[in-house]
Amino acid sequence: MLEDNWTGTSTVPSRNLYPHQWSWDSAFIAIGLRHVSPLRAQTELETLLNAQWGDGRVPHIVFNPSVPLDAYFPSPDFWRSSTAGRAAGAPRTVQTSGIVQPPVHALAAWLVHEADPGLSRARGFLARVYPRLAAWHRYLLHRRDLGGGGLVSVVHPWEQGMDNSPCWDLPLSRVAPAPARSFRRADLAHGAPGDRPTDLDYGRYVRLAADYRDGGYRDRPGGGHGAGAGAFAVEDPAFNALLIASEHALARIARELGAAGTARHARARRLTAALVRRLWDPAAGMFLCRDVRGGRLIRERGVCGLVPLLLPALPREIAAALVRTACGPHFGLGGAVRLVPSHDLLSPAFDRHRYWRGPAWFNVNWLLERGLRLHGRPGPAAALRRAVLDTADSSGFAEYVDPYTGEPRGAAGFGWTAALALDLLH
Ligand code: 9YW
Repeated sequence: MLEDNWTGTSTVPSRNLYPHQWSWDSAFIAIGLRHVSPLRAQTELETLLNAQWGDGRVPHIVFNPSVPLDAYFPSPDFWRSSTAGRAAGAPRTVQTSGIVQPPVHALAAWLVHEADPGLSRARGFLARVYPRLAAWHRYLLHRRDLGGGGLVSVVHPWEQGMDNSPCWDLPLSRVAPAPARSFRRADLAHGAPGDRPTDLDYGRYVRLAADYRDGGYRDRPGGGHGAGAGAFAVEDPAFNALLIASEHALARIARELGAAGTARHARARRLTAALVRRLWDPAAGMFLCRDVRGGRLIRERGVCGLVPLLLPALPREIAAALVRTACGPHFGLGGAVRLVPSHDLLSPAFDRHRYWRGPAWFNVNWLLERGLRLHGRPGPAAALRRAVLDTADSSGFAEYVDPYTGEPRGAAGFGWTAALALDLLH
């Protein structure tokens, strides 16, 4: 699959549905590729980082100029990065989107380095990517603290990566959808409508992205209680946890390059404390999302709220509560389901087939497997590893699956599903 999806400089998530380079997909794909070709894994990350903007943001899509414009929506002529993003330092020679995705990259870079330190040192891999990764984290921490509480906000559901999660229903309800006739979806040519976001969702995605573009992709940080926020601003536990895990990885990279790294570890611990302070909900036994505009936590249990299990500096009692919640009735790990679903099984919003409203995703389950191992739960971790491998295989490396049956949904031959299965085999 990874051979089929390789373009020569990067790997597409899916030949039909997503024929360009996606940011967090590439990070997960590099984590798998490192076992078969460390050079290709390094190239994957470097291709993405070559499209970084002057302000430090790493775009969520890097467009392949040889793919026809109508193969994917929104296409480069929607984002207009090289003109609309000029003030923010968008590259001139490559077309990208103007929003971001979760910062898994420093974690991926460190894991890629570890797979073949000799090659990495010979190519100066870490020395080249370190300043870019540092600038990426700086952008997030300085330009995207829209709530003023030390955490990063996403300004579009596509940025968080779990596009139509019920967690966004409340903040999205304030967004006036763009009229359906003003754009043409390309995704429905490749996916069953019942497995995909709705037209109303897309109308809102288009409105938010167009407004951000028309404002020159400028961010308005600071100010607490929503003062700096546009129509949509959410502090999400998964995005922030991945930033913190990457900050720990950046500390290791700094040490490998001869610097101390202690300041970065300390920052990662401070961010972990901010995450607990702002997003931990003891009654739910998990992290929740914060609606920055409305100034309160969103009462939907999304799987994003379990992802902080990945963090080494998490207080013991919080890690224990997260494991209990994962294994309880809301997520069914080790019981009702084969893989952890993307949303609370007991929520009225749960839909076992519709994208991020219930189906199980392989990247999320890979992150949870890592978290279970890190926090001393080898039994459940081994069972989850087995289930991910079996389901990846039996589903034809599907994009996502029915969490109860493992039946494939969405695209087949999906990049990160193949890559992360490969990683679990090593
Ligand atoms: C989109 C590529 C991306 C993933 C996202 C997923 C979906 C839709 O596909 O986004 O058009 O960007 O939700 O997490 O990175 O696989």
